[in-house]
Amino acid sequence: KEYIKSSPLFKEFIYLEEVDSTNTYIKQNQQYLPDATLVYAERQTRGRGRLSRRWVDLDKGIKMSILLKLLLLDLEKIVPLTLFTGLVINRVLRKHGVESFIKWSNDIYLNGKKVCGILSELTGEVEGVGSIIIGIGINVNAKSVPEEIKDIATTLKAETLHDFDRTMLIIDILKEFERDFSNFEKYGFSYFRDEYKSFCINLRKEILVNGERMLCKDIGENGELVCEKDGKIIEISSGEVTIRF
Ligand code: BT5
Repeated sequence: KEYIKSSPLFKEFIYLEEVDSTNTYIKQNQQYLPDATLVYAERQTRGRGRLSRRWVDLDKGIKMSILLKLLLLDLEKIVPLTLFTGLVINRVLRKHGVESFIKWSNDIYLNGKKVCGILSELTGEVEGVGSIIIGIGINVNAKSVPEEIKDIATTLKAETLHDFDRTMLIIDILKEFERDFSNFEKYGFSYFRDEYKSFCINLRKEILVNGERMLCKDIGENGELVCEKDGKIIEISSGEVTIRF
């Protein structure tokens, strides 16, 4: 809360002990919330992933959402903004000594398992202003993950065997986000493309995109996944991607 008061970007901080989902909370209350509000919850009872999937709630984690009100509803921005957010989180985790990687488009991986997911959503226009909600879930200090996700997910603590200061992680994420957000607005994803590529685990791998097997060749100027299938180049801007190692 103290940090938000001095932040050049973030305007308001809302702390909730329990909520269905921080993204849903913002959706339902956005007309009362200022631009650049951060909503944090200690527990989510109906945390959401993409395509109505569930985000399993882990104790001592980070579950938060950022509301950004934009003057124009700009569908094109949502994927690059998710990529930018992933990049920021990856930077911060690395600063805290964790060797994390990014899986296009919205996951952070650690030792081959998912440790963070990002859910960006566009919400409808309210008085001519469209909004983007960026939901961030990071598994931090839980010792382990529940059975249902144990093969695919992990926590920072499970991998490093020590606790992390969640407040410091959040402040560092906000700082890093606001430090580079103006570059994102000015130059778009291309400004961050080299850094993104250097941490992206999909590159040069055979991947499954919506069930189709392809080779991931590149990340494009606007963050799209550039793949090759049967000698043809295919650009993917969203969708389900599975990596085959
Ligand atoms: C995501 O979706 O990874 C986006 C997750 C975003 C969660 C945050 S928490 C704050 C905010 N409020 C919300 O309600 N959501 C956001 P997706 O790429 O669709 O991945 C979902 C899949 O990840 C699930 O189907 C599981 O396989 C897996 N999963 C579920 N819970 C997990 C967890 N805690 N850690 C790692 N993987 C998990």
